Parts: sequence; structure tokens; C-alpha cells
Amino acid sequence: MSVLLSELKDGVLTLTLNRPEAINAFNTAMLQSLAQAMREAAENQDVRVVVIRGAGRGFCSGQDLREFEGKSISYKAHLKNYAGAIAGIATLDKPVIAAIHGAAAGAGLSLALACDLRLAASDAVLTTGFSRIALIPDAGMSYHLPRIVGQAKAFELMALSPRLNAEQALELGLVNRVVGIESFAEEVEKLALELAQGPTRAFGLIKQALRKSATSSLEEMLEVEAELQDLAGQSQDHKEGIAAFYEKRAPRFIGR
Ligand code: T3D
Repeated sequence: MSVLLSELKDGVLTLTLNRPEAINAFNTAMLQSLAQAMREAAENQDVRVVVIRGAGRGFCSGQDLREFEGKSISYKAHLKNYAGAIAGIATLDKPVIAAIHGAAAGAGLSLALACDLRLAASDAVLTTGFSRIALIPDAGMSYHLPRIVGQAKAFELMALSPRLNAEQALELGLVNRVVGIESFAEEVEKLALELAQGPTRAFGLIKQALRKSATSSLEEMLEVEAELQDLAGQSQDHKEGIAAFYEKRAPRFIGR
């Protein structure tokens, strides 16, 4: 059975981390499959949104702590596998949703933070985890977490590694919404379909603008916005959006 399951339906590519016996802990094969899936999602125009979820009772428990048991490894080399997957998500010009139920720990939380939207089921438990095994946050957590919760809270979460329930995560802005576990799959699908029918090109450009804004001045962003708006303005979806406005109807976006 593959460690990453993939299904494309109605513009929604659902990727399921599939090592439920270890709460979907990452091994090298899973990381490489995830990076490859992102490359393919970028190329495939039928993919309008990506959902990442976990099989079994949780989202992802981070690095498989058994993968390198008794071996001395180069973290520097191994983390290249994480970089491929995390950068693939962040730079994909399409929305990526993390559907978090159960545990999201260590690099499993890093993965969720790299996504554009996080939906948490009411049973979700989020924890940075790294400091509990005397490591520092990786897989992009030290980039994403302070940008979401601020420096001081990020240090607290990284150093003390509390286990946050879904409501606490929502309060901190770590997740966008909390949904009852019984309707979780349905709500994830609803959001994914809404995004899949949206202006994909504009969504991709929004992602680019937000990434640039993390390291730019206002003056630089005014220029970036002008450049990206030129691209959005040339899309077929922009023409359709304007036509729909004049005709007082809902737009039918094609994602280009
Ligand atoms: O390059 C590098 O290697 C560095 C990169 C590091 C990145 C990282 O992600 S470091 C952080 C690694 N993750 C952790 O430290 C989290 C470890 N797991 C936990 O803290 C807890 O398991 C959870 C909070 C995720 C869930 O707790 P709970 O009580 O719901 O489940 P459990 O009973 O602890 O776990 C269930 C099974 O999954 C259990 O196996 P068993 O005993 O039934 O055979 C457990 O060992 C296994 N499991 C959970 N997490 C991992 C794991 N197996 C391997 N690796 C794991 N990370």
C-alpha cells in the first residue's frame, strides 16, 4: 500500500498521508512522494485545489522516530526531503488545505502550517514537539509559526511544546476553523469545492503576493501588486468576473 494516497475529483486533489499505524509519521518515501505530488499538481491544470489529510486516527505525528533508530544520520541531508515537500506546498500556485483531525505534531504541524488554510476537527491536538526530543523546529516551522502567532507566542509554543486542543489553536489563529468531527469530512469537501470553482490564477497570485510581503517594504509591495495585478488582469477568469458582474449572475471561473 502506498504511503501517500492520491485522488483527483472535481478539481480537488486529495492527498492522504497513509501510515496510520504510526499516526502517519513521515518517512523518506512519504516525503519524496509528497514533493513529487506537488510537482505534478503544479503541472496538472485539472488540479484547482489540494487537500492534505491523514489516514486513521490523526493527521501526522512528524518525523518517524523509528526510521533512523540506532543509525547516525545527517539531519542536514535528510531535511532536504522536507524542504522539497514544504517548498512545493508554499510555492504551488493553487490553494492547499490541511485537514487536521487528531494529532498534528512536530513536522506534521510544520506541514499544516505550510498550507494556506487549516481546518481542524474538534478532536485535533496540535503540538510543536521538537523541544521534547531536544531538537529545534524544522520543516519550515521557524518561518511559518512566528508569522502566524508572533515571535513571543512562537517561542513559547516551540520551547514548552504544550498540546493545544482545537479551540486553543483557533484562538491563536493556528487554524482557520474548527468543525465537529462528525461533519469534518463534509466541511472539508465543501470548502475544497468552493475553492476549486474559484479563480485559480488569482489564488496563485495571492499566494505569491503574501510570500513576497513577508520580506518586503510597503514600497516594494506596491510594485509587486502592480506586476501581479497585470497578470491577474490578463486572465480569462477576470474577464468572466467582470461579465458576470454586469450580467448580475454568478461567475463561472475556469481557473485560467
Ligand atoms: O531529520 C530529522 O529526523 C529531524 C526532523 C525532525 C522532525 C520532527 O518531526 S521531530 C518530532 C517528531 N515527532 C514527535 O516527537 C511526536 C511523537 N509522538 C507523540 O508525541 C504522540 O504519539 C502524538 C502526540 C503524536 C499522539 O499521541 P497519542 O497518545 O494519541 O498516540 P501514541 O500512543 O503516542 O502513538 C500511537 C502509535 O504511533 C504508537 O505506536 P505503538 O506503540 O502503537 O506501536 C507510537 O509509537 C506511534 N508514533 C507516534 N508518533 C510517532 C510514532 N512512531 C514513529 N514516529 C513518530 N513520530
